[in-house]
Amino acid sequence: MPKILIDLRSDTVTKPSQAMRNFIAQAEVGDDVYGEDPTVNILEERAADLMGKEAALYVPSGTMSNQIAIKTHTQPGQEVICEENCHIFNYEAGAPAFLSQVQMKPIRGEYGVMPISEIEEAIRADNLHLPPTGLICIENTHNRAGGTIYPLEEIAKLADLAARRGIPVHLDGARLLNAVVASGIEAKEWAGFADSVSLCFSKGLGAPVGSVLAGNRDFINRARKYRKIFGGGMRQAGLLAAACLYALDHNVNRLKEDHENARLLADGLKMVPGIYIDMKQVQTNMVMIHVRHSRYNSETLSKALLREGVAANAVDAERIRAVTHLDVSREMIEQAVEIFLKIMKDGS
Ligand code: TLP
Repeated sequence: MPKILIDLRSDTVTKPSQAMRNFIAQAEVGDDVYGEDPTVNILEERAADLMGKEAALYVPSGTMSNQIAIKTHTQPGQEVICEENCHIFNYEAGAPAFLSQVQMKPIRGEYGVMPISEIEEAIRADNLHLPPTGLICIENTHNRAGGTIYPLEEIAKLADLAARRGIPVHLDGARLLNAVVASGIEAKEWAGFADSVSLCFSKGLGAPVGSVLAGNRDFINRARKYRKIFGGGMRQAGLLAAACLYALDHNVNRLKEDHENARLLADGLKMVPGIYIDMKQVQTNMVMIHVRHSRYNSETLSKALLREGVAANAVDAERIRAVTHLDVSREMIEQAVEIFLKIMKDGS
């Protein structure tokens, strides 16, 4: 395999810095299944506070965080409303059906945003034949839509509808802090419109492992039981939680640089023949690259890029996703644009 020099596959690929490793080495630990790991406890309190919730739970992954939320909110046989391109529906290996025995009701969104009228229509009436609607899930920022921000006023409208119909809302906030940094709106404000919210440390924040799920105390107590059932009860997890605390202290404000680099990449690529960029999508740390070239589709271009040391994955037949993160510099972005130009200049 060719050597990857510029890794734009995902912000999950970041490696812990030496400073983060040094901080991990100092962490106090205990058995977290007994609730005795002081570092995990600090992280959970801090995450709850950040999101304005009563409590939080440290879990190994974003997928586990979302799936515990679904399990805790729903009953078998219920239906979960979501946007058709969301992570929970597309990239969690069918877990809602597997783990919670619920079915998903996907709605077509625009830039990841579900029209309120469509949600209203999707909520099931109280009828013997119909699956009861048990939960509504939203994603902010929205991954497959290109890292787009779910506008606060849209979440407010959705939350109002959900409250009137007595349906809980879960926010997949794997990249919520990207939305916070890009918009200047605090995490608490977004999370205030949801009953539960998940947040990942192993994406743009640069920690090696972990996610938190936040909600009210009763919800988190029940979620803790499901974490054990799902195999996510960890022991001296303070070593991992320390990395997350370090990330909260050092790697949040710098997300701005990732957003600037994504914009730089998009501005450079929109000039490249055979490539189309929807600049409305470029809001945080992702660029969706539409390949409209006589010689390449997204798969073959992705392979050609890799031969030149640039890694970026095809997300469908036409699009490649490029994600900026703390192991990608401005210079690397400039280099990546040059490589795209070199590959694409013939045959567009
Ligand atoms: N997303 C990954 C892949 O799974 C696609 C990525 O490279 O972007 N919610 C959202 C919005 C996510 O983007 C992801 C990961 C998750 C949840 C799941 O997190 P993990 O990978 O920790 O289970």
